[in-house]
Amino acid sequence: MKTKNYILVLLIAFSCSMCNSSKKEEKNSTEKTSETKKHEHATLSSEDSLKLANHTIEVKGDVEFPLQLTVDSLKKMKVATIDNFKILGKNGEVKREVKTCRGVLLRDILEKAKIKQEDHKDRNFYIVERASDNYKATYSWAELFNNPTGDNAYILFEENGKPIKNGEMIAICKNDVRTGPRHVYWLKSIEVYKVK
Ligand SMILES: Nc1nc2c(c(=O)[nH]1)N[C@H]1C(S)=C(S)[C@@H](COP(=O)(O)O)O[C@H]1N2
Ligand SMILES: [Mo]
Repeated sequence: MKTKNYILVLLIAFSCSMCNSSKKEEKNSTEKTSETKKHEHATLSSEDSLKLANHTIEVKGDVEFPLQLTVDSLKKMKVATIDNFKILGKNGEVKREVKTCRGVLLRDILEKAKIKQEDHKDRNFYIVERASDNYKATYSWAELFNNPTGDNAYILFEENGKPIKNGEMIAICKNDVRTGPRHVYWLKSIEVYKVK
């Protein structure tokens, strides 16, 4: 009799704990779904992707010479070729690999637009690369002008000898550990702001 009760209690306890853990899983999975909804594009048609593409990117904010950049104007600047560029997602998985692409250093663009610095100690700026879907990547002045990252942040206009598909220009940072986050397609503007 005693052992029977004991087994019964154990069974109830076990089923309760199962109940809780399945509830937890449920919660996690709903959280995941809303996160996916917020950050991922459920396979856009090429038509919809075209709507988000821009012919020009605007360089604006705290700059002396605001610019309107096009693929043609980038081609007139110092062009670099980047080979075997891998786009790595947040878990390090390879999302896409590009055999060869061409682009211009973000630093060269900012030098052309000339950041409004009062003196040499006026270095606390941040640079935002913004896309038409409002996806954004951010750099600091020091990363671009006083760090090897400056030699690795590009605005691309060509992939495998062809125009880029997801917008005419894309931003990348070659030396990021995960290259996905600062890979900005449908690029729309490069914005310079001073830290207040
Ligand atoms: N404009 C724009 N660029 C973006 C994104 C986005 O949602 N919008 N997603 C980023 C993320 S999270 C990653 S990992 C890479 C690759 O994303 P993909 O899986 O959409 O190709 O692009 C990045 N660039
Ligand atoms: Mo990502």
